[in-house]
Amino acid sequence: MFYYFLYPLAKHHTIFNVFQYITFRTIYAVLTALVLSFLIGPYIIRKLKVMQVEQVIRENGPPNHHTKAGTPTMGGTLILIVVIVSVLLWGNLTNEYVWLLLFVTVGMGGIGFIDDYRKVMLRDPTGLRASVKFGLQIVVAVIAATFLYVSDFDTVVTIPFFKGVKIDMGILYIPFATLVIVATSNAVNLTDGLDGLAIGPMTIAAATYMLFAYVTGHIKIANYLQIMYIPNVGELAVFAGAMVGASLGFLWFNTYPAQVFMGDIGALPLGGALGTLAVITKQEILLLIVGGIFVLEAVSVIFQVVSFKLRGKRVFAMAPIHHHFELKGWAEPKIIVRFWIIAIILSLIAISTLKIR
Ligand code: 57M
Repeated sequence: MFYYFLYPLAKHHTIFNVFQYITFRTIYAVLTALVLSFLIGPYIIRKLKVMQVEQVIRENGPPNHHTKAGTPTMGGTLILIVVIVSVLLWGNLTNEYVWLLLFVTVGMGGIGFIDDYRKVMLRDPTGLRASVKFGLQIVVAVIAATFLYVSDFDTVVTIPFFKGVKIDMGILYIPFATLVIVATSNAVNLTDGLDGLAIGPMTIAAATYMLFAYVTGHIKIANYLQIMYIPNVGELAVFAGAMVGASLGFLWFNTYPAQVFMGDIGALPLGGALGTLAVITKQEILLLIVGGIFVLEAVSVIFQVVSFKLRGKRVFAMAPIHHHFELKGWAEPKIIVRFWIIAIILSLIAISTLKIR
């Protein structure tokens, strides 16, 4: 909005020139999402309480979770509102990648809303049937991946550390990109099981992809780093910035002891948007490092389920792995902050690979 209405005024006064710069608009997308979270967060939490949108705690979970019963959930509503408003205000809305990310975010958010609504409002513990939820996520991701494919988006997949290695996926790019988006969405969802456990690493990952988007869309920096230059991708730094601000803003309320949980309406769109950012910036493989906490959580579940089915024995005391540490006696804040520290280390390693090529 500001880019469209205020930048043209630059011919009358140079001060309006700032609205052309992605760096300027990214910083203000972060700050706008953050301030909006502080302003409307308390109202939304009050509203969720009044509407009794409260978390039901499962019996078979870790004992310390029972004190969380009644915590308002679906706080992801706040995240969606502030991301969308901040992007509409600071993004260049003529950029098709911005609309693609908005589509994935709203699409995954809608799926999460239906799941949460059934679980919380209709008191149906299963929510959306897993197959239906998964199917709807695949539909959203396939539409996004197909849009990229038909708009002649490069179907080459690059491998970190090996600048010469480029694999052209061709039509297989559609299932590949779909897998990245859906897997990330669900991995973030699985991780959202302790106060701030998902939103902390999400803030760090979004900030990392904010940087990746900027350098990938900047021809001089991309050439210097010998990474693929993709025109117009730099604009996604503004979107990622809005995600950073919204995540930090939500963390203000979700930090231990949480006043609100994000719900699937928050976890699914954040993960879907992160996966889509990784696809468009052509840093999908690096997402395994940047999103290492999410990968760890998802892999721990896979190992646990496969081991139980094959050997009848568990690998962890309970999966995902954050519950394992809980049952080992680690205090919840200790698990959370240590996961954040690991997320920061993984982000720095991922950023360093842009130079180590
Ligand atoms: C998403 N949801 C949290 C909250 C949040 C296959 C299996 C591994 C699936 C997994 C599962 O059900 N995952 C669903 C995780 C839930 O959080 C709600 O869900 C939203 C995210 N989608 O926003 O609304 C609980 O997490 C706690 N929480 C916090 N703070 C937060 O900020 O404390 C969430 C956010 C909340 C609250 O207690 O109720 C969740 O854990 O369900 N299943 C599990 O994770 C279960 N693991 C399990 O069954 N493991 C088995 C097999 C299947 C691998 C095993 O190890 O043998 C555990 N989780 C729970 N109970 N709650 C154990 C049973």
